[in-house]
Amino acid sequence: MIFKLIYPRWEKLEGQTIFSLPPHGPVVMAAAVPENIEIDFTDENVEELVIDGSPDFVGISMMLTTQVKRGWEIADQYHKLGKKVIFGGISTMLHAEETMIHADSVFLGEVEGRLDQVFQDFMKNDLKKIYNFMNKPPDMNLVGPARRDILKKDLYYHKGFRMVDLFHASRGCIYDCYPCAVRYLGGRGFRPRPIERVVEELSQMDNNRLFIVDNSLALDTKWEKELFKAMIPLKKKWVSHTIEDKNEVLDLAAQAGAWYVYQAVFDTSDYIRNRVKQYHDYGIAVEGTILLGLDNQTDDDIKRLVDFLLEIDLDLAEFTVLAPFPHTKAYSDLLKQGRIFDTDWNHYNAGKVVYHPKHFSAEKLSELYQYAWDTFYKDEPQSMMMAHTPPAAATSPNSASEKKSQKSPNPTYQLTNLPASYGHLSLLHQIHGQLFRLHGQLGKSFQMRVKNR
Ligand code: B12
Ligand code: SF4
Repeated sequence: MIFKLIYPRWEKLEGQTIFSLPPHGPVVMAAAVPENIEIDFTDENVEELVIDGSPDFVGISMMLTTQVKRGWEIADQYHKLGKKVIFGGISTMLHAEETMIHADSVFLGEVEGRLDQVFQDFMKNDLKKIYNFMNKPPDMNLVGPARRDILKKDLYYHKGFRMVDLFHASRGCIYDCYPCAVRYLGGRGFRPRPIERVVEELSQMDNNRLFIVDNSLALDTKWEKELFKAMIPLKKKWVSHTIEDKNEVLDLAAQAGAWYVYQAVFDTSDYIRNRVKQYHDYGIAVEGTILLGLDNQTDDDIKRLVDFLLEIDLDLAEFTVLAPFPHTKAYSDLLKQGRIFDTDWNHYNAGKVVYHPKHFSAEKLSELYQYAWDTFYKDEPQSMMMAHTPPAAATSPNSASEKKSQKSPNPTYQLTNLPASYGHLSLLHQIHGQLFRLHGQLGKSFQMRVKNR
């Protein structure tokens, strides 16, 4: 039986360099598919999707709100061919009701230990309209190792460099930040994977550069320390969200290969100044993610914040405008106040303004967003900051990428294989007094730091 698993394309942000990271939800989901099922995976962000009658059953994995309209369109086309379609993933959960209109079945929640039943139901022609496992997290022992073998690896290179692979060591989060849906998705709890399972999966991976996509590495000190200690011998280099601000944790993280972090910068306090310095002291670079358009920000506050970023020696900055995603407090508040004027889900990419900000117009927020990017990168454009040789420390056992990189036309300005330029990404993190989480790009100063370590 052929199960066609699809990751729908989404529009990249204006001005964004086009390259794609390997998806994670689909490969983790695939690990829970019964062994006798053949999986044929297409990531529409990197290859063309051919819709024909060959699959027996179709699965659509949707992570972003900007994927849902395309996901529905694909399902509608398969229905015309008489195929049954099941949806899953983060944005299936966030857009469940609308998705059901286009689905034979929607799977809500995490799949581990649950897919045998789904495939049996399909075989018996008894697929349920909803499989609802929200608020019923599976046993974390059942997670992974992810089926990265379903990916066409050659498609995840940019200018000769292999992109990072995605990996997760935990799920959930203990916080409930204003613009974030993680509480709705994963419950308000921290769910680590057993360390030995994490190490087992990491050891099997042929890429030594990773994006650890855990919501936060600042939720459980004991676990973080155990994790980092166990990772040291694996000699990986990795990018992650916030790491806890304890010196002993940062020291171990650096030894375990912490390359750079996405750190929310939300004000001009000494706390933020010291937090950035503390990362730098351990040789960890910092990309600030800066969310613009919150109700407590005036025009002057935003300009002052941008000046501050330049003062504190931030390696990179990623500006976004608030996007009120469904099932967040931001969404319910703005909806209640009648401030959302654009409901086209394709515009919910954190680069477009879809609501009326409190202190200025939507147009003004777009201008301030542009001002922030232009001012921060006025001396060195973003594209140049991304384009530097990767640190020597990160180039070891990655034979495939090394071979390809040798063919790169300009070795001094190669793009790194970090998740650079995947968007103007940022979300709130409320750890230790509202830290923000980051997504991002690699900067020159950061690479210098790693080299000098
Ligand atoms: C990795 C990631 C990215 C990567 C994705 C890389 C790629 N190639 O896909 C990148 C960096 C590109 C990215 C970008 C953005 N991201 Co992002 N990202 C994540 C992150 C950190 C991890 C996702 C993940 O892998 N989770 C782990 C996997 C295992 O979980 P899962 O996908 O839920 O899969 C499970 C189930 O859902 C199920 N499942 C999955 N697929 C399927 C399919 C079927 C058929 C079935 C049955 C089941 C099933 O099985 C899995 C195992 O149980 C999440 C936060 C998080 N920690 O989840 C945010 C998150 C998805 N991102 C978010 C956002 C906001 C963005 C951005 C819009 C901007 C931003 N500010 O960050 C941008 C996009 C901008 C643009 N247009 O370019 C939001 C989603 C908001 C939304 N509604 O769109 C999230 C939830 C973060 C948050 N805290 O709010 N992101
Ligand atoms: S923004 Fe980060 S810290 Fe806040 S609830 Fe979401 S995942 Fe947790």
